Amino acid sequence: MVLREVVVNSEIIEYNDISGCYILRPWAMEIWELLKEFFDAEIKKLKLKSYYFPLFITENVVQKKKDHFEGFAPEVAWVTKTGNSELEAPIAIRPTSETVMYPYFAKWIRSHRNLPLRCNQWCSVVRWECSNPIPLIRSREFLWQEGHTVFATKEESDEEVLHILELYRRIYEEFLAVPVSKGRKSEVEKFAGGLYTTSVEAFIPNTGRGIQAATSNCLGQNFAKMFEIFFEDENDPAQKKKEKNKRSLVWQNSWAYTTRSIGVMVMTHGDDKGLVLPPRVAPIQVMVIPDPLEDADMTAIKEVCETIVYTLSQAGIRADLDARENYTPEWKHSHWEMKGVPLRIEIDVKDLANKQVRVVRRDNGAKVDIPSTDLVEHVQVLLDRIQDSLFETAKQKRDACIEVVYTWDEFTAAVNDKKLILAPWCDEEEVEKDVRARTEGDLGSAKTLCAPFDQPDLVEGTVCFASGKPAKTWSFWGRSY
Ligand code: 86X
Repeated sequence: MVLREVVVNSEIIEYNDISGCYILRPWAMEIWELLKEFFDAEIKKLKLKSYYFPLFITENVVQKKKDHFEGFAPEVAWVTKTGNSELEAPIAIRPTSETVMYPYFAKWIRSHRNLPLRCNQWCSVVRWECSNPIPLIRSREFLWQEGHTVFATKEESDEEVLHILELYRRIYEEFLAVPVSKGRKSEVEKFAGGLYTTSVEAFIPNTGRGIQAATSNCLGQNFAKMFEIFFEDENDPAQKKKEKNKRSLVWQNSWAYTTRSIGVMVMTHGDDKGLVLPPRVAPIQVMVIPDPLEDADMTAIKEVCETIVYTLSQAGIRADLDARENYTPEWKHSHWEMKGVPLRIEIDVKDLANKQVRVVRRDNGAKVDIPSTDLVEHVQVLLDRIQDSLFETAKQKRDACIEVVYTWDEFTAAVNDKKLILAPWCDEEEVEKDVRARTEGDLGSAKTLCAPFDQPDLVEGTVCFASGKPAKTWSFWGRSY
């Protein structure tokens, strides 16, 4: 089933009359909240504090920080009117919050005692993309967290970039069961305002496209210069004497992941019957469905069902009962399959007599009869197995798409085959631009995804697949979202 159908049929989203804007229904929000719970707890360990900065940016700031907005300008949405009157100056809606936050960082930071400053906000941002929108993957408004941190030294900043990137890997691999590669973005693909960009990259075998899953930037001192963010440095002897204009520039990072993560998960695991949810992010992990045969004692069946839900819930398993009488069990089975619930428990009179329940896995359809006495242990084991198996299956499928190429001909063949390409590269900006131009077509051009941290050996004398110059790194290439 294609993404557009799965997300609506499984009640993750509903379409809205504004193209590229989607209603996130509880099935999406509960997944988002589970991810948020993990991530928030982890960044609080790193002493991140919560903030909320305004949604609006004055035109004045946009003008002053033209360099930052350059290239992105067509995506910025503006408010020009209130009620019936035109605003004196239009107000921009944040596409990201650097320009909203950093003037205040400049105000709040005076000395090394104000550092590090670590700020995170959960909010939505608006980017008025004109290319064809895709629910959750490319939408005009999306939810994200944006972390913005400020340090006295580059070492602290470098360390945090990687720590956050590892949290993003865990969100994808341990929660969403989506394999990702950590790596560094090329000069063309990095956040232009920053020093270097790291990312986790996923790949969708069905469409043959790479997708940036989350990004963690080291901004260096570029924004500090633009926004005049200085501090008095205790380690700088000149500053001890409080000499004017001898203050140091701060080091900054910024990092984000978005509701796109849910879209990547949906595309990775979905099948003909709809959504398949990894247990760790499933709002409901076990759905109990009574199967009333004729003349069955429904009160007894329902009581057993309620006990099961209670027992599982007590053990920390997210379980629920579908006791609706106006739907058949068959309808309920396919409904909860469509919504991707990892386990279904069916109960009928025979089970009641045998003191057992039938458990059905969403991912592979396997059915097992389990004695009701040790249900919790069995369910726990099954949920863990489903989680692992979804990840392993996704990883095998992803790995099967990886193609190592050494020459331009191998490269273009692999692009046409929708592969995730791993190629030795000279790492030059002009060469990447040239590759883009030479591969331009209806499906878009081939780009770098990242240079993976996990590098195969680069044998001495290996040349770049595109330029023939000495290769400096292995890099992932492919069409992307
Ligand atoms: C780049 C950079 C950065 C904070 C992150 O990667 C992590 C979280 N932000 C985001 N970016 C823009 O700077 C940008 C700016 C404007 Cl004005 C825009 F319209 C769209 C943008 N898209 C991305």
